[in-house]
Amino acid sequence: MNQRTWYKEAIVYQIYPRSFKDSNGDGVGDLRGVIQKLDYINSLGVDAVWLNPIYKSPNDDGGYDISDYLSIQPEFGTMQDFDELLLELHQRGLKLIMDLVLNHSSDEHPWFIESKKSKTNPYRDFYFWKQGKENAPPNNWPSFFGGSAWQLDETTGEYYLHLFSKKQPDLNWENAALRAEVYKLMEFWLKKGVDGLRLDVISAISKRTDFPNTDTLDFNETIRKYYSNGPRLKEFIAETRSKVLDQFPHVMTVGEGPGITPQNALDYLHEEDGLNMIFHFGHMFMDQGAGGRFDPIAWTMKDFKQVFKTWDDAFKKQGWGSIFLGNHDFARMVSRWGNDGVHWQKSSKLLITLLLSMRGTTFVFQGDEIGMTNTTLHSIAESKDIETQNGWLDAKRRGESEAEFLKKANYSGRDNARTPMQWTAMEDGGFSSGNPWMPLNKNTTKINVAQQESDNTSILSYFKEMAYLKKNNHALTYGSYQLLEVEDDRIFAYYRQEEKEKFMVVLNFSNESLNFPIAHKATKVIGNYDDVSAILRPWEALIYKF
Ligand code: ISL
Ligand code: CA
Repeated sequence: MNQRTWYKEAIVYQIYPRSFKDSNGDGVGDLRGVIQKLDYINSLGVDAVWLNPIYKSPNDDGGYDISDYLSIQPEFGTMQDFDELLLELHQRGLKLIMDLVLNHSSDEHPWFIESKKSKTNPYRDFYFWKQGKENAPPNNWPSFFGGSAWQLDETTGEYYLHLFSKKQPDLNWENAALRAEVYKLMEFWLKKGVDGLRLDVISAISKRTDFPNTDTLDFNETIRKYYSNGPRLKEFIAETRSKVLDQFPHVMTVGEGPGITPQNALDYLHEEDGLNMIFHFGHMFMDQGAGGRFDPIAWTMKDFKQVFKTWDDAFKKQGWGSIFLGNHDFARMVSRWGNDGVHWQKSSKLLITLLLSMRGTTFVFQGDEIGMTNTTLHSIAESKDIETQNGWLDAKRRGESEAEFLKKANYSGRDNARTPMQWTAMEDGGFSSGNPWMPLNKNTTKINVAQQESDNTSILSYFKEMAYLKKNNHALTYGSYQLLEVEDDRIFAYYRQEEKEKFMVVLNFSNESLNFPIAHKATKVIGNYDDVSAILRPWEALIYKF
């Protein structure tokens, strides 16, 4: 596991292009906007950029419904803009990770348009078509976005499978011709010189083709048992390696995977024929009840710490972890794990300390480097997200009120992460000169890049210091991880050690002052309070070096 590679040392900055920077005033962030902000990105001390999907798409699910894998969404720009972006990144020594969605396409993709024409169409078998059962879908699978995972299509009277929205039919990887097409499109982007791929819901590409009914009402268990980790998964991943990826040995892959567990993770990661990393959701699903995202349950710091320990243990001998505390699918990290009120600044810095000192490749989501917070929807109509809109339809059927559902959506909905980037204190946040596709968080007047760039005590300045510390101390990348204070429900503390280089990280995840003995031989190398104190203050974060 200690074999050194660029991607293990990398800090990856995730950009949600629609909300990053609008260059032409149409209210939608775009590739030229990213180009305009390259010096900013570079100033963070990150190594790579992960771009959420930028391909042609009807945009039913934020671009995760692709209608042409080989062209750029016109709202985002042109292929020329893309090539320029890649070149400009590379000139700055930054790498590019593309987001490929290979589990499903858009229903407007030519393959699906053909597929639905007739039962004998040559593309029929690129998707999953089944007869219904007595006027009902082929089985009882629920979709991620509410309702059944099957949609009846009038033309042939059969149902097609869509684990996500009905505009995202699942691709049939059993079909060799489909797989050959997928490998071609992967090659297209890799030949352009892209440095990495994030593979969306890769855990679900191998289906249980007998489509058994799910026997549980727990959605995350349904994912684990029925949607993910299918019988041919390893074989399909191995084939992408031998047919495509092995020609590009410098390229890194990170598989996104609801349903991946510490027990089966290594199946995805074999050195010879697997991926380099996966995203697991141990901590991200910790506060979800049986109903999934809109069924919040209580969580404890002990559970949270246990997730990091379990996953670190899983990769002790083999494999490599990824560390993230938020992305475009979840609430803002400071609103979720920190305190976005009085302790907003301290707790943002504490979470950044965790992100950049835990073993695994760091992925930081745009805006988290300045402590962007959750937004507030006042009605479901304000939501831009299909998951929230459909979730509400389900909730309404269960008899919930809009106010009740809104509370949950405001806690865990994806809109929280997708408000435009806050560049300046102006009302438009410096995001767009036009009408933004989604309103900015009102707190852009206080929380913004311009202010934090000119303040050396800001969250942004702290982020840069942490990035520098990680880059210059390999123990923070490769060193072993040892959890301390396992039973404590407020303090998260651990050692990171490689040979003689040893660090202790201490994080107070609470609004209270606490006692914590610090070994006296250690020197403080970074912290979010500038003076020292005998006690651990609210949301205090410290790193000591021995
Ligand atoms: O957010 C989740 C839990 O409610 C995840 O299960 C998430 O939906 C899942 O990991 C898949 O996410 C990815 O694929 C989706 C897309 O909507 C997400 O934005 C993407 O990250 C379908 O392509
Ligand atoms: Ca634009």
